[in-house]
Amino acid sequence: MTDIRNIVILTGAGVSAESGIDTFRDAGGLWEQHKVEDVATPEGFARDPDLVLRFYDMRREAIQTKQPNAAHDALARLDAEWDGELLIVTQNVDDLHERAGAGRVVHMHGTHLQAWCTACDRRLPWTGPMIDRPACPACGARSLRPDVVWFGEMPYGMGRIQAALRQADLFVSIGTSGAVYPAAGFVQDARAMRVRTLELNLEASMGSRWFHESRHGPATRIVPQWVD
Ligand code: BV8
Repeated sequence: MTDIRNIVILTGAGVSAESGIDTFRDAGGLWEQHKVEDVATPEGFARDPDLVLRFYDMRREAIQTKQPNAAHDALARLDAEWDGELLIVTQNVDDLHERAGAGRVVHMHGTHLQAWCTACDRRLPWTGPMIDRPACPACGARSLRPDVVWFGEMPYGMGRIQAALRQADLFVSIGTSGAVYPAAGFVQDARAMRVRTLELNLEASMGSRWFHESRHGPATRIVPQWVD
């Protein structure tokens, strides 16, 4: 990667699949067990808060039993060793990039390790269940929701992400189906700015045609191969 200085890496559920965390759209994926509009929208939360809180309690508990895999480890090594700009933009709400040691990470769809109190609008570290409506540690109100970005809500960090894309020499997409925007549009933004684009995924995604190069296989094999 001689002429590459600044890298933006987008990751999706596929980078955590081999850690045992369900992806969304593969067979048996999360959404097949629940209708998206029932569990990942503000309307769904207003309609049936218990369903949504149980859905996220189940995932938060499951994520805390999982470990980073060789793909997370390779990306953390790259982050530690790369002296140019590097940003890992993850759609995932798990913390496996950080637990592998990555530091330059943006969770554009939020994180399972924080609660959002809709009474005092604070984000607070959180690891327990929410189904019993625990009190906000800051204001005492029983108004906590998962600090994740639902459909129809503005993703986090968009200014930082767009700035990084503008400076990038290379955009790498890892383990994402290209089904969800604006993340799925980043490769087109990169192409429009003449950034080199690479896809590392188990198989062709909905956005494969936009990539200069696609490599297919399990992330724990093809991501270390690319990094090393
Ligand atoms: C917004 C919540 C605007 C947290 C999630 C055009 C432009 C902008 C928006 C839209 C648009 N068109 C439609 C929209 C609206 C919508 C959208 O994109 N809808 C889709 C369904 C068409 N987007 C939004 O609503 C977004 N917000 O646009 O706001 C706005 C503007 C102003 C003011 C207010 C608002 C918000 C989207 C975020 C939704 N929240 N999650 C959570 O519960 O986790 S999305 C959810 O899908 C997850 O975050 C997940 O990460 C994400 C994407 O899925 P993937 O990560 O790709 O996972 P998937 O299962 O799909 O694919 C896995 C891939 O891995 C597969 O390709 C598979 O082959 C591969 N794989 C599997 N195993 C392996 C592997 N690869 C390698 N190795 C393996 N072992």
